[in-house]
Amino acid sequence: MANPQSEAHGSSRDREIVAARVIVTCPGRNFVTLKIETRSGVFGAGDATLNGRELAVAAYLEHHVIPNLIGRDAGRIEDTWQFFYRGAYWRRGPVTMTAIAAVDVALWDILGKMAAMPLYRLLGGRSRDGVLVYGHANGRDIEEATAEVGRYISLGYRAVRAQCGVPGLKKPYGVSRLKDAYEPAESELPLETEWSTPGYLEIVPKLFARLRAEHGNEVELLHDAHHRLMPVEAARLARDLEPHRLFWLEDATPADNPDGFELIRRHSVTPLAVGEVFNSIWDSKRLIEGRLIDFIRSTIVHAGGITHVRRIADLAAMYQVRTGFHGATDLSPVTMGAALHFDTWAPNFGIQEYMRHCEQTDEVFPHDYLFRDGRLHCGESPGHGVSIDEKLAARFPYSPKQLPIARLEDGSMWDW
Ligand code: GCO
Ligand code: MG
Repeated sequence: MANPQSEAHGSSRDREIVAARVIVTCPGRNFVTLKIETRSGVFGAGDATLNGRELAVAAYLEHHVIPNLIGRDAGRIEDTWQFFYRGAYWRRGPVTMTAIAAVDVALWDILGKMAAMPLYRLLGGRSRDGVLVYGHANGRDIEEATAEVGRYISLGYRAVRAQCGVPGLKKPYGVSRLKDAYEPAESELPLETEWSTPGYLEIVPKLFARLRAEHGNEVELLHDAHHRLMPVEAARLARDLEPHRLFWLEDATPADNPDGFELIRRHSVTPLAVGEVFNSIWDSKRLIEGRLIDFIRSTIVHAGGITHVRRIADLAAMYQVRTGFHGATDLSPVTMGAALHFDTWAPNFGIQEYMRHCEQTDEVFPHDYLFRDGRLHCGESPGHGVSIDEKLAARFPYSPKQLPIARLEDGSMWDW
């Protein structure tokens, strides 16, 4: 006897993956997208963008993933994840996990379309009305950064990340010429920037003192140290920032060795966020279980998709660690769409980074999420609500760009 339920949701023949392709496009910046198609003609899109290393993921998908996808049941999302994770033998790493994420997100998109449901409902339904986001304010000096934060507040933002220039340093992280489109990957080969910690440690607390004096205590303020500090320096900065009540201090020190975070914790109660460069639950296990961080930033595109990030979020929830997904412009609107559905569901959601894409990018990736009153709202269309206009995408060919590097005054390589 036919099962009416399974018929309504398509038979396994309908769900068979018949085609998959990689689309590389540069509408303002480079993006890699995986598009998967089922026999019944349903399409799903997954983001596969790894800033500065885009073609490595494109090749991984084209040569090693797509041949294995054809003929598989698009509904077997978990099994497909395990197949590409365990089956590759070579586990983890940003290239592999970004490729797996692209497949995973495209399959969740297909599932949503087949079930005629927005992704957040498949995950367990709505936990909140909208998703608190933070925007990026930056300035060459304290004055300019203070005015920028004001501009974000007037646009309706309730949370703003603030970065400012450091006297004597050319091109410090997070400060750009183009205010709205801070775009670090600017040149074909890495731009060389210089770094010196003392001036930075001096100016950042002054910036936040000024921001509180000017804009009051209601707005949430965030800051990204971008892996530049030694643990003891990070501890000092976190302590100096305490009076200004940051929402978080991000990437205070590199997390390759999580022990550094113990030192920061010992000296300060400034909340800590980390994880945008992580690609696995194993990168954050000790930080979460040791309660060494407050927010985990690993996001869907670089950490194995919804299937894996859900496990990270569940682990984090047990230790009262909240999510704070990476959302810079090098993560495509496809990731933003999927992340917003995840954020709408996740019980331990904290905040979502939102650096607006440029108009060209928005046109290539039509989407249904929208910003209102400091929050982003995912749409109600089935799946994650973001597609790719392939004809338009073809008009923007790949343009090789790499992230900058940083050196100390004596020429030593440092963390950018
Ligand atoms: C952030 C990030 C970005 C990264 C960029 C690298 O917090 O938004 O640190 O600015 O530098 O995503 O590709
Ligand atoms: Mg960051």
